[in-house]
Amino acid sequence: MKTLLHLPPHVAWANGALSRAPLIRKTTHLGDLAGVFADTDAWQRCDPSQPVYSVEMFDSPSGDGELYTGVTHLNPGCVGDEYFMTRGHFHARREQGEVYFGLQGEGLLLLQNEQGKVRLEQVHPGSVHIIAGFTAHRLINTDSQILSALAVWPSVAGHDYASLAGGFAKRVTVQNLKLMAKEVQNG
Ligand code: PAN
Ligand code: ZN
Repeated sequence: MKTLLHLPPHVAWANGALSRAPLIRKTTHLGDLAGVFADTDAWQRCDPSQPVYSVEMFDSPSGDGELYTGVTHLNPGCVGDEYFMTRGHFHARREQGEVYFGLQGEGLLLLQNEQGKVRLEQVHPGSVHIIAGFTAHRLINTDSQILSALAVWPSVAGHDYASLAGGFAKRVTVQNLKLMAKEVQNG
């Protein structure tokens, strides 16, 4: 008789390591991120083979109603004075949302609606980010250690990078992060 009891996939909350199921992993290097950082000269001076982030996800089924689960590990670093970040995207199926959970490190989730209005949420271990449909999203590592965040999204969502090829409406640099921190302190 077939057993009813299954050992499910596993995530180590402390560092986002996935296990106990087949995985897919993709690493994005500085050389893949042409046009993403504002300071093109600084980007050209960088080593193109330097890894910026990797996404590890369970190799789960796709199709209507199916969910993907993956962890983004975003390295610390800067291009010029702009923090390392993911490329960022809208979902190809715009109405599809997603949830991010901060696991390790400190950073920001940049959210932008279709009208170009932006919002930043602080990402830290335990933070929960409910990304509604029609909202572009990008992770930014403002810390000196790896930023890891778990994400769950509908497999049918797809990724639309082209609509943001001109960049998000907000950039996070060492300088403007200091200003934002002061604004928070001064209420
Ligand atoms: C995430 C992202 C991941 C990498 O899994 O795909 O953080 O970012 P980019 O796809 O923008 O390079 C997600 O939001 N999936 O929908
Ligand atoms: Zn997404």
